[in-house]
Amino acid sequence: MIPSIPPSPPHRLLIVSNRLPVSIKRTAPHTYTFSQGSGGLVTGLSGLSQSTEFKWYGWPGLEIPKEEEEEMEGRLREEYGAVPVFLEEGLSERYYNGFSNSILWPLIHYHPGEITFSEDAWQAYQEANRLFAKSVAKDVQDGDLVWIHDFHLMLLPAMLREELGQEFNVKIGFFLHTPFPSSEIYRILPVRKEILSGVLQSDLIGFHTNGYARHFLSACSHILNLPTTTRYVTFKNKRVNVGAFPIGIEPEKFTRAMQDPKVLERLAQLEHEFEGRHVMVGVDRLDYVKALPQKLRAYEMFLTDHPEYVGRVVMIQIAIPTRGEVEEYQNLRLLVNELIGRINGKFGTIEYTPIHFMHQTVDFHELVALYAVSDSCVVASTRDGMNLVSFEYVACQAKRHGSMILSEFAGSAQSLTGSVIVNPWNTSDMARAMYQAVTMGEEERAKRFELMNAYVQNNTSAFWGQSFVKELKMKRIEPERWLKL
Ligand code: GDG
Repeated sequence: MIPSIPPSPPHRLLIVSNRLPVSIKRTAPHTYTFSQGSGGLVTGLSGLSQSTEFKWYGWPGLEIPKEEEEEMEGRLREEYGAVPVFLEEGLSERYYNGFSNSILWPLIHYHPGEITFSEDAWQAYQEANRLFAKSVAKDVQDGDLVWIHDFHLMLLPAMLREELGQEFNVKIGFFLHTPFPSSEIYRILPVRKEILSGVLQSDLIGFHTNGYARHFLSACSHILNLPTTTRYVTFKNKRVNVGAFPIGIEPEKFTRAMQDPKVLERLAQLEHEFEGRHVMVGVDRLDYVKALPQKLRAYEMFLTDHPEYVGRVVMIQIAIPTRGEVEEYQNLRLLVNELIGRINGKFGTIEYTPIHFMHQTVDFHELVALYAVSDSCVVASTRDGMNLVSFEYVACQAKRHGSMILSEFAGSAQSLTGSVIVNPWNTSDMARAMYQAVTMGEEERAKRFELMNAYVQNNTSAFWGQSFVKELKMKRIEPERWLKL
């Protein structure tokens, strides 16, 4: 008789990211309000949470007085399966704004001119990563999977192994939500070797596109002289798998919302408000990589070149406040306000406002109604790891078949083949694309929508999360076999 193989115990999954998926406000001593967080990572992992149970480690986003930490941790663990990593304010400021947002973020997005390297910020980045490592190491058990997210935590794979000991049986996955730049840009970073060596203590490293994975492998080869193939890099005699795992959204969440009476009522109001006008929507964090100035200049050129559309096209731009403490973001805000003032002043009338601008977050129902009422959507990012807004817009367009004007520098441009692809640095190219969207006939809109919708419906966030976790679990298999699976 062939002995049966005992089923392997289910793996526990620990997710680690800079922020917890919960927004926390302290209203008085010992009094906190919690609400669901938003943003790309939260959206991406919400699909996986339907099928896989996990614990989520992250910084609560504010300093918690020492005497309140235990109480807060208890509530978060119980109500959200979330575990806070406490960072005192000075440290979080230097690690988050100082190093992550002011050095890594611009470099990764090809803005090296905006970097001033600071030894102090680098120290803080190491210290914060160490606190994350200690916090996760306290809970890790034999056989666990740990999935670390994003550029804030690139030293964590190595530090976690140091805390646990190299022989500890844990699989570590790392996913970068941003692009990985060409090694010619990456090598500007004074601590390029330390960061690469930190992340290379993972078993599996994932990116949104093959291009980013290729850039990473080439940085490993050029900067650390490591042997690489197209699928893995050998680091300290261990193979580290590297691959593309394009993130998606949860399309049913939007389809369901489109049936919600609250959304339908709001949609009817907006349809009435903008009747007879082409609505062009944009939803971006107010970040220089999202290229709002480029988008606004193109819109200005479109209205200038096609005066027959003045009064017949409106742009609705939601700009989510972000990183307001960083100087570049403050300058960007001023520039955007100036451009909007100029365009509205030039083309507006008492009855017509060319740009409706909101520098605030909007609730989910409002967001869905806005996507649904719009005849086109513009994503102008000069660099964007993926861009989930482009997928969400498509998910709300089953009726209208709106056009997607999409920057070739967003990861999603490789998948949304039905979109109108633009180079955001080329103002007239983008202005022409706006004209094309405004004048596009229903037959072409429907054809393009079909292509985009097929992609969005099939490549969901649940699929993304499950594929990554599945490959992480398989890691011990010889790479030759792994490639065929
Ligand atoms: C990073 C990468 C990558 C935004 N404002 C509101 C709101 N949101 C939601 C959107 C969307 C998400 O936030 C934004 O995701 P994006 O992908 O567009 O951009 P980033 O925040 O820069 O995300 C990016 C992503 O990570 C995932 O890997 O695609 O390239 O930069 O889901 O809907 N949601 C609500 N109100 C808002 O005001 N409800």
